Amino acid sequence: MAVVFDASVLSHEETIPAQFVWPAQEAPAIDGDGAAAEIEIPVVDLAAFLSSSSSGEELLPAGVKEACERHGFFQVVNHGVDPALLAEAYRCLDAFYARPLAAKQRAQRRLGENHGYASSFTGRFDCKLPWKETMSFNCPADEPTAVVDYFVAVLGEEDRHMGDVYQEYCDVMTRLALDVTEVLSVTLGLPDRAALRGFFSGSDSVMRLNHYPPCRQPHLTLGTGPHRDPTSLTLLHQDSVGGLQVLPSGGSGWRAVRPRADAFVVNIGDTFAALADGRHASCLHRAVVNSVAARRSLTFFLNPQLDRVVRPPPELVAAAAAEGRPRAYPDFTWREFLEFTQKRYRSDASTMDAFVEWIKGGRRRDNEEEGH
Ligand SMILES: O=C(O)CCC(=O)C(=O)O
Repeated sequence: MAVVFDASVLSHEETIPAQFVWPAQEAPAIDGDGAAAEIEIPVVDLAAFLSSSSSGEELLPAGVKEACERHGFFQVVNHGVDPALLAEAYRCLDAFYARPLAAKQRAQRRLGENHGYASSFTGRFDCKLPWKETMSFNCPADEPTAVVDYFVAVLGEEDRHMGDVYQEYCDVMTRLALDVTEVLSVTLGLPDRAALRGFFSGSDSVMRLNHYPPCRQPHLTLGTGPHRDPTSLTLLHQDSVGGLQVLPSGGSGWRAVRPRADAFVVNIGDTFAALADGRHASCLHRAVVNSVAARRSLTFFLNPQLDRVVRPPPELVAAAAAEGRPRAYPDFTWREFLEFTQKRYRSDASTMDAFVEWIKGGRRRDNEEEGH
């Protein structure tokens, strides 16, 4: 029988439902031996970088290029996001999740859609469920009132303020994400710092509010299972509770990302890794929960327009040819990859590999979910 993830009930249960119990080899060590040690992450001072009249490369911290190439993540500070806006975004998140389940379900996410409220993934999967509830919404750059219109349409006029706050937040994140592409143009060695902005013009991004209720058996479950974001770039802000973990290449195991109120974590996603012709890695990450405190995070996923063809810039294609190396990924559109993750495959560490196989297999048009 399908389980119902009602945070107000489940966070008090001594024994969590079996659907939320992850296999022992994937379950996290929460305390003591084996618990994830913190990782040092390069921090980019974005204001200083952007103010440079040259490429700005000299202002990037040592290690940021290597971090992009090996693990796919770094942090940005001095990003220009008003702390009052962030505080209001968290306040609205709290107000939304404090509501009874039925009130949140007014925005219920439907199968095959990427927006709306989801209490775990109870309608879509029946094992390895994440211990979280999410509210996601689209924020297309070319539709300046899309977010507020969505909130008013699904939750009612009384939530216009919430819509206004997230509209502003998404506008600011779109600006920030485009600024971050300048950092990545430099780490990729592109001659023009603004080279990648055009690819994302008319971006079709998504914002997600994550809420991880406390869990009495946090060592058995995960708030978000190990995955790489299929999207291009993720700008993630986590509250002070902590729980984000990354798996750097090199076999040192899961490492915790210490929350930093003044920073956004930048995760490179699968689509950006393809755009970078595999020269930057897609970040493998997960989130753990704890028995005491609810945790919140704000995630903004930068996407290109749906029908934009994902193909590396000419300089990278030429460089690969000069090295005698084939392209790392075939051409695809973001619409195809998005639909693949919505209808055919449960995002995990291997989404892109499975997608490439699907392309090579002739882009089968059946609507059946594969057995993941
Ligand atoms: O909450 C976090 O720290 C991670 C969230 C995440 O990975 C996601 O929303 O895809």
